[in-house]
Amino acid sequence: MFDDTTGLEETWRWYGPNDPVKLSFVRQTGATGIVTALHQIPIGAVWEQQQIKERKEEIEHHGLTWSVVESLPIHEDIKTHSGNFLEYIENYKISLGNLAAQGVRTICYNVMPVLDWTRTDLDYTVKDGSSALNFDWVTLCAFDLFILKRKAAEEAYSEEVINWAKEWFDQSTPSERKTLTKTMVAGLPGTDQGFEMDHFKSAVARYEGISPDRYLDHIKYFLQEIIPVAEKNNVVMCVHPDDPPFDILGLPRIMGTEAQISHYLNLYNSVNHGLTLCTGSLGANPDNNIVAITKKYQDRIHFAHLRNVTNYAYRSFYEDNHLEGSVDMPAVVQILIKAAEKRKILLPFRPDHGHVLAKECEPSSYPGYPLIGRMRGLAEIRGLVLGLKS
Ligand code: DNO
Repeated sequence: MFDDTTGLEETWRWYGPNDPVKLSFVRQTGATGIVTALHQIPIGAVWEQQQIKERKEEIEHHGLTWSVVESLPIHEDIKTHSGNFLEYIENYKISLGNLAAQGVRTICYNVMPVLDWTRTDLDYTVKDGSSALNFDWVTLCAFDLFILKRKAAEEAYSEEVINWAKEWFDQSTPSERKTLTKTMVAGLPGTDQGFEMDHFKSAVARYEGISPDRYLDHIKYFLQEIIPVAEKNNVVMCVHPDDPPFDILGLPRIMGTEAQISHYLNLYNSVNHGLTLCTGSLGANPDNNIVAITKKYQDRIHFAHLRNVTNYAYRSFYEDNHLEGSVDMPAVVQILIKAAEKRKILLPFRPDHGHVLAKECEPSSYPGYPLIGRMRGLAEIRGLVLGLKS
């Protein structure tokens, strides 16, 4: 439907051959582009051309296009500027060149230390009865103080929050604590690189003494190496914001507010150093004006995750239906359509996450990535785009 040469491209995240949502199903949603990664390759290792080619052919066999890599992850050694970071940077360059050689030129990544996105509840029933992902600040505090037992953790929370967290912990059953732990340390979606508790503790402890400024220096070093290679290969790198967009577990976080985005993009001034606009991640901080951010960075946004959130308490939110919640989706989509037309590009977006609807009809999927809920989001946004274009 949107396969003209400028405008928005409908894409769909697919986790590879193990994804219960098969490519043949994706084809039936009407999306034309696939967003995926070679999840089977350990973080830091080279993505070989042959592996990329095979995955690309599999996607094309279903009449779809591999539009975006999400993600080409940055190894923890690079983030902490220690261990084998130089070797991992070289590997990253090779993978980037190999992707470009196969015609895959939009690469999404994030700079969150240790974790990718974090939630405290993966099965939160919302008002219409469907199940959503939820992030609750009090529950996070309970995990941090009483399960992880992080050094000096209490400094990050108000007395009131600590009291509620203690109450939550005291009243929780062993099975609730176990589920919370599993939810928090599950690691990266789509990989089997989850964490054991001890490993998680030491992964977090590695960042002791790394201030946000020092962390930015580490990432700047990485960008100075990588972006010239992206420029040479005509690749756009698009950083994904921190999710949630504020500090958690004492880790240095650098990509959650408008000021941080601005600083981050200024670390290397190039159109190849761009942004994944994630309306849901950024929307979890009510101080972020998503429409203003979209407008300001419209020339550096190379990929968009469209999703909505409702904040219900300080730093707590659940993922809402795509057109409900705090993000003014029509205004954001309008800016993206105009930006794509002005830049004469096909700008990929995907309906990010979705609720589990009609639970009994759906096989279990990666958290946030069921077929039906995302299909609802895609269909709603598709209608929005058509309406705004006419
Ligand atoms: C969550 C996603 C993230 C995102 C990465 C990008 O569903 O938005 O996992 O893919 O942070 O690097």
